[in-house]
Amino acid sequence: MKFKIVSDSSSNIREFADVPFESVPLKIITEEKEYVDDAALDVTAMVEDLRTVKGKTGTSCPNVSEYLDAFEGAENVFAVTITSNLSGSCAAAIQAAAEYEETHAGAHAYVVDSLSTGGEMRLLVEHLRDRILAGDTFEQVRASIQKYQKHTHLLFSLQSLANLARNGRVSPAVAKIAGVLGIRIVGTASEEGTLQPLHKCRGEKKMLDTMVEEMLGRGFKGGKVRISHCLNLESAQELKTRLLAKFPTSDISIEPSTGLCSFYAERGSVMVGFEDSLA
Ligand code: X90
Repeated sequence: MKFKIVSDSSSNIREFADVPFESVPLKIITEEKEYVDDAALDVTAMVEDLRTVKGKTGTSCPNVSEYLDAFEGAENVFAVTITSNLSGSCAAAIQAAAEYEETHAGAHAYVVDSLSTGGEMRLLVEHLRDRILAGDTFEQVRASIQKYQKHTHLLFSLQSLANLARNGRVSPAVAKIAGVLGIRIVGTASEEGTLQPLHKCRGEKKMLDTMVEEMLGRGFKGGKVRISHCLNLESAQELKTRLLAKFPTSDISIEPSTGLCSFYAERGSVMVGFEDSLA
């Protein structure tokens, strides 16, 4: 029963304890350079470079053989990917899972389409770990993650949607709303796994008020919260403080976003994965 959890690098997880884990990197590509979203990437330096870079910039997702390499050696694989609606990562993982089962007698591989990214993926990975450590079988872990996933959510605040629009991940009309200085778009990952804008906020304080309100409206009652940010530790901490004031026992962590989320969510962004009260 050798389990392994794999996720693509949009989960922001570099290292993970207690259960074998591997992150499969996406890549950020400019005309001059390719940034591999792995532990060697200096995210802050990349974000700085991107400020002044000229020409087209984009990303690429892992391919089937990169997923197969990550699965190698495990009997039971769970792979958590960024939403299949915005990236080919999930499709590559699904194909790798099928090939892995075909070529490894008795092995199981299951792909969890997060329909989201960032901190919500971290919650899914942590839940998989907890079930594996509790001694569940492959089928039990799979049933459990499918149920849990219905009770996790993602909210985010973006100061710019330029990279998302340039790469066709949101419509230019949506991106335009965020083009105004001082405006943040607060949005969520829709049920279909697309970017759904909810509010236009002026300033960080208004954004934080809105974020907390939206969390409460989605059933947050003090569960787990996984916050990531791109060069905006201050707002991430302020959000944590506000949530703890309402729900002192919430389990809240903060981490910098790694390459992929930093590229698309951009400087100043805050992304929040959280559980509702039914999780
Ligand atoms: O090249 C690729 O295959 C990767 C493409 C990823 C595109 C979207 C990344 C979004 C990152 C932005 C804010 C949260 C949006 C959540 C929508 C489900 C983060």
